[in-house]
Formats: sequence, structure tokens, C-alpha cells
Amino acid sequence: MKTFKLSVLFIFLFTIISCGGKGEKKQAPNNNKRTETPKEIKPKVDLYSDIEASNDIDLSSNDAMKFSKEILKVEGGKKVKITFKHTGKMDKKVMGHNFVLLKKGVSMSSFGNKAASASSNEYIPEDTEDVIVHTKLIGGGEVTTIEFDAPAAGTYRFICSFPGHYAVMNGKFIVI
Ligand SMILES: [Cu+2]
Repeated sequence: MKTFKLSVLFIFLFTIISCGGKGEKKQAPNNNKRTETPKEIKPKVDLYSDIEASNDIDLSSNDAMKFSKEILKVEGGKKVKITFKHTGKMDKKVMGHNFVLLKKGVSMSSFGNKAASASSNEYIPEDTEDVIVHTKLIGGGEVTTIEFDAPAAGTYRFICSFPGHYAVMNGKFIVI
């Protein structure tokens, strides 16, 4: 009888181990999925190639502190025209916006912090050498236009320098 009971026990244990083995095998496809995830992220990096270069840019902002575009792409060696509109209703004293194109390597936060105290000059520090070009500060319903020569090929940052805005109101300006 004892031998029979042991045999049953062995068969029982063998079944559990086998099932366990199958369970592990089932997890294998999940591990494969993990390695597939970076492949899915890759197109995000390539997104910029989907954006066509245009040197005649329409950019807007609103009362929710948002730029309508976060990636601007232009062709080098040509003029760039930016028509910048504030589609909100709030006054520029409380929700003013501008477009400030920073030179390469300029930190958005260090410039943004300096600019916040330049209220007498529409939040552009008067002696700054950090800026390529900027628009005037506008409030709800206003539109402003600037024209300038595209800087050298590369990626630049643009921000709104109204106090507290640069952290959310910023984007990349790409010259190809
Ligand atoms: Cu702003």
C-alpha cells in the first residue's frame, strides 16, 4: 500500500512541476513583448521627419498657457516669418505671451528666471545676448508678426518669457 501511495504522490508532484513549467513558458511571450516596447517608441523620435518645413509659420497661444505647436521646422538660408496670435481673452498683464527664440546652449530655466524680473521691458532682459529674435508681448485677441533670417542649421529652443510660462510654453525650432 505504501508503495502505491508513494507512486500517487510522485505522480501528483510530477503533475504540479509540469504545470509549473508550463506556467513559466507562458511568461516567455511577455518577456518578448518587453523587448518589443522600445521598437514602438522609436517612431516618436522620427516624428519630426513627419513635420514639413515651412518658413511662413502660424503660431498661436491661449488663456491655458499653451503654444499651438511645439515643433517648428524651417529651411535654412531663407527668411522666416512668424505670425503669432493670442486666441485667448485675458489681458497681457495676467496672461501675456511672446515668442522668444533662444541661442543654442542657452538654458530655458536660467533665461526664464532672468526674464521674469524684466517686467519693464516685456520680460526680455535689456542687456541679454541669449536671444536670436523675439516678438512683442501680446494679450488676448492680439496678433503680432516678426521676420528674420533663419539661423544656422540646428535645433534651438523657443519659449514664452512671461513669468512662470517657460516651463510649459516651450518648443523646438529646427533649422534644416
Ligand atoms: Cu506666455
